[in-house]
Amino acid sequence: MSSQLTERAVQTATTTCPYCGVGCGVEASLLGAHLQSVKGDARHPANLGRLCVKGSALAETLTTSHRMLQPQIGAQAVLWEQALEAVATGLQQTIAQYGPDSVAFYLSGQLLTEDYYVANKLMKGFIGSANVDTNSRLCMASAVVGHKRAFGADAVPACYEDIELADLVVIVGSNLAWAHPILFQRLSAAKEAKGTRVVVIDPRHTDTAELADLHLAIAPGSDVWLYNGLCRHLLERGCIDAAFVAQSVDGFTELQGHLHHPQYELASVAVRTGLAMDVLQQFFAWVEHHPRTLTLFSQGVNQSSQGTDKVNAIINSHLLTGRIGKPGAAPFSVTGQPNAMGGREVGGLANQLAAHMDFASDDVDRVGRFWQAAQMARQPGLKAVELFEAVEQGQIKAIWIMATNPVVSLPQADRVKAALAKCPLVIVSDAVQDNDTLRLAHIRLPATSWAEKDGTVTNSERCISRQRGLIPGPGAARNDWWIITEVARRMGFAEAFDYQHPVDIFREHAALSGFENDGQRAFDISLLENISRTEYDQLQPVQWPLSQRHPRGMQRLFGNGQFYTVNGRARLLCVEGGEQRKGVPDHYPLLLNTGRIRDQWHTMTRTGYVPRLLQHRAEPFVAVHPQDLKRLKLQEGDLAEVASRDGSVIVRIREDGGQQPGQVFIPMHWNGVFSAQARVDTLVAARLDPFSGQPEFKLTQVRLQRFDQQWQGVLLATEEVEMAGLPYWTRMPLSNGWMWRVASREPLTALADALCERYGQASMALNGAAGAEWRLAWFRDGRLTTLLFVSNQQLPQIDTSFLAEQLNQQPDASVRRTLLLGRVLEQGPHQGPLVCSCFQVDAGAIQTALNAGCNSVEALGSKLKCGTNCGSCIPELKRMVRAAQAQAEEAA
Ligand SMILES: Nc1nc2c(c(=O)[nH]1)N[C@H]1C(S)=C(S)[C@@H](COP(=O)(O)OP(=O)(O)OC[C@H]3O[C@@H](n4cnc5c(=O)[nH]c(N)nc54)[C@H](O)[C@@H]3O)O[C@H]1N2
Ligand SMILES: Nc1nc2c(c(=O)[nH]1)N[C@H]1C(S)=C(S)[C@@H](COP(=O)(O)OP(=O)(O)OC[C@H]3O[C@@H](n4cnc5c(=O)[nH]c(N)nc54)[C@H](O)[C@@H]3O)O[C@H]1N2
Ligand code: SF4
Ligand SMILES: [Mo]
Repeated sequence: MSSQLTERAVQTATTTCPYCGVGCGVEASLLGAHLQSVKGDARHPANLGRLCVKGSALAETLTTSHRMLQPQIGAQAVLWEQALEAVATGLQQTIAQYGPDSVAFYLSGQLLTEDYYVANKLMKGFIGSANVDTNSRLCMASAVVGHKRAFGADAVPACYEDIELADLVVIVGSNLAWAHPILFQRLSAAKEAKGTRVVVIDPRHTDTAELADLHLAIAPGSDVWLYNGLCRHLLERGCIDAAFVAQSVDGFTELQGHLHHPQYELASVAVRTGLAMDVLQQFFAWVEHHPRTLTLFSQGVNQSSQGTDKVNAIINSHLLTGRIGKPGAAPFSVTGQPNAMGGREVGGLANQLAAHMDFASDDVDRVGRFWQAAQMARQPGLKAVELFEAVEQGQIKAIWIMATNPVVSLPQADRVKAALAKCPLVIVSDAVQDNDTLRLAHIRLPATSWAEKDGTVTNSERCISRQRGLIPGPGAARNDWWIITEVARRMGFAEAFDYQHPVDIFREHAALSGFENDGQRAFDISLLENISRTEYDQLQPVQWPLSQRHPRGMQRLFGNGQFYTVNGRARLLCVEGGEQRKGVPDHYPLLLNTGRIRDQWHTMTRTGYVPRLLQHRAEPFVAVHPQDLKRLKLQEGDLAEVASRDGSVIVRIREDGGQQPGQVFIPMHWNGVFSAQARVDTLVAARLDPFSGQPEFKLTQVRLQRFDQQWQGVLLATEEVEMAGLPYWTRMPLSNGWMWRVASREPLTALADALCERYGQASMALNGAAGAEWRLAWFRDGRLTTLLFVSNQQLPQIDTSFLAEQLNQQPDASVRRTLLLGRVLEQGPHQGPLVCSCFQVDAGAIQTALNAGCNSVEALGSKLKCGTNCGSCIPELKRMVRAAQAQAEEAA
């Protein structure tokens, strides 16, 4: 820890952001055991000092009020000794009675590499089953299989610098602006500096598409058609690196024959992809004429029943043209989670072993000898969705879930919930006290989390960075590696799990990567196998491979035309376009797409507790094209019920011209802790990619109808309020309490009665026209504790930020008078959602500035400061500037 001497002895230390796979370096300022603030680490190669909105808010996520502080068995808080004993005995008894395959682990790309390594070792080497899978199955599995099919190894050829070096960047199925904001900023800067061309391929017009010179609003699921069409074009135009193909690539003649079929002619591809022929020609020509083409892809590609084929269709275009492992030219799978890559390196998936080995008998033998394994698993285990089906069917009788929330994030989420509810032993290690999965656990284990734990993570460009434990964990929380190790010891494997510190695990992991490797396995970090504790603590970001052969790491792979297949040659794959999924007329006419929003992370267990991160999008919503709204006689702000064959949710409607008619989008984040009925994965079917087992999260047939509430409203309270029975509620944190939006088909009485029972008669009440509106306030000892505003019409027009400021205060008479009006008029109501979280600038203020003549993002920045810190809102600001200009032109 480098110390900076100031009078208050603030120290700074570097670590890595725990959110997305960009893996930004973070510099934390610490005052004793308190982490005060963060900023970007200027020396980290991923971000060079920048942080996005989520990274910038990291210090605000460290409140401990919602953290799990004690191990618990049932409802009982217990000591660690009892909890560990219960886990070890529970697993042992299950194995003794039903065999090793009756137990399972379900892990996460949010574990550190060291946590992941020991969990995988325990299951595959000592329990003797491969029933250990991870949420990476939902995330990167198709990319893994695609890489292995093409390159013979799961290795990402590119590095971030390629973003600056490319002349054409094609972004396929990725909302980079929101999901990998710092890479998006690097691309925006490169475009500004040297005019990089950008193509975005996404059914939605996203903030990422704002940067595009060409946006292809592709028919959902049709990417293989597009890329087969592109490859055919490249073949026809002779845009092939013949020498590279001859020397390093197999399958050329087969692919040529495959693509010769008339179905891959331009006109046919146009029909299949829903794209105009001239748009396709433009895209094809750009790729043809830009040797430095970089293709970034993410979940619009992976999360598909054709995910693996999509990945290979993209890679085909790079192999044909020899654009791989060269500066600015490569296919680049951007990874989701902070340690998606680390998990793949340790073999966290059920069909991998460890250190890039599979279940070939040589590999099993090699890993078995290295681990001195008591009982090696000999064949692949169950993949995530199958694994929970085995829980449902009673084959798996004990499951240990770590750092993931499957009751929210797996398809057919209610089925997963029911399966866990009847599983005899559910163990969950998590950082928070409450989430949908923890509610079903028999044993709950409190884990330390970001800034509290030590270890390593690997980002999208194969760069290994340290996450550092800078502050103590809350209560009795312990590190995941420690918890797993202690259980392993109690199961009789003390010798093999004799670790004292994460560095011991890291050394073993590094040694295994080089063990009998001889250059046959891409993942090799054996140069670090003897790293000292001090070197580990001071480890600087470094890209793998890192071995005798490559002592300085490698920025790019495969530039030399050498691959990891048996004959060393890459493979082109003949992949088929497949049938297009359409809506089911009358029943499920719409196609549902799901994904992320800018300011939330996954199931909200961290970002859901930070007030400013819920002001950009405050409620679970469904984004719908204006035409569909008109047809359905619905409008922005209405509540809607969205249903599929598997389930239904109730969410707020957002009008969104960026959607295609017939397609809707719901974010993946909201869950049972933050909303009544908004877990979107209750709608999603378990349709899987046949090779990777990755679910199709982006394409579900649904219908949408109005939710006919009798009333709706807003509740603000300093304390938690039980929402029992309300079909719609969603909550967001305030600095001094919570705010709920509520609605029901039943009379208001239940909620009002519950509040009166708890707080007594309301101190102030206002009953609007014809009893249609109620406004109630409760005070305790002069302090405002609770406010309820309800109406049988639209949500009441009130200034919720003004009201939130009054909570827990003793408002004077003048404020009291205006309280139930819901606003202080002279202050001006806040208008619309917060666009810039850093400087709290809302859409209303931006619109006012635009009307007053601000005509660029820079002008808005100098007037309002918006967009001048983390930059995450710049795409949205651009869109608003453009809309204002269009309006002005129309008026003129
Ligand atoms: N803010 C935020 N950032 C995150 C995360 C988060 O929770 N919040 N999570 C991280 C994780 S784990 C991951 S995996 C990444 C995911 O990062 P992304 O993959 O960029 O994010 P998504 O929103 O899931 O989906 C990407 C886009 O795919 C598009 N799409 C849907 N169907 C198709 C299709 O058939 N073809 C094409 N070409 N596109 C399609 C969607 O419209 C969507 O805009 O984000 C990471 N970053
Ligand atoms: N519909 C739909 N569903 C999706 C997706 C989609 O695009 N659409 N995307 C999928 C993808 S790509 C992903 S990656 C998944 C993500 O889905 P999940 O993995 O289920 O989501 P998280 O909320 O990140 O869950 C992480 C949990 O770990 C806890 N935690 C945090 N830090 C630690 C720690 O250090 N140790 C332990 N033990 N626990 C910790 C958190 O409190 C939280 O409960 O969702 C998938 N599901
Ligand atoms: S882009 Fe944002 S969320 Fe992703 S690692 Fe960097 S700071 Fe964290
Ligand atoms: Mo992910």
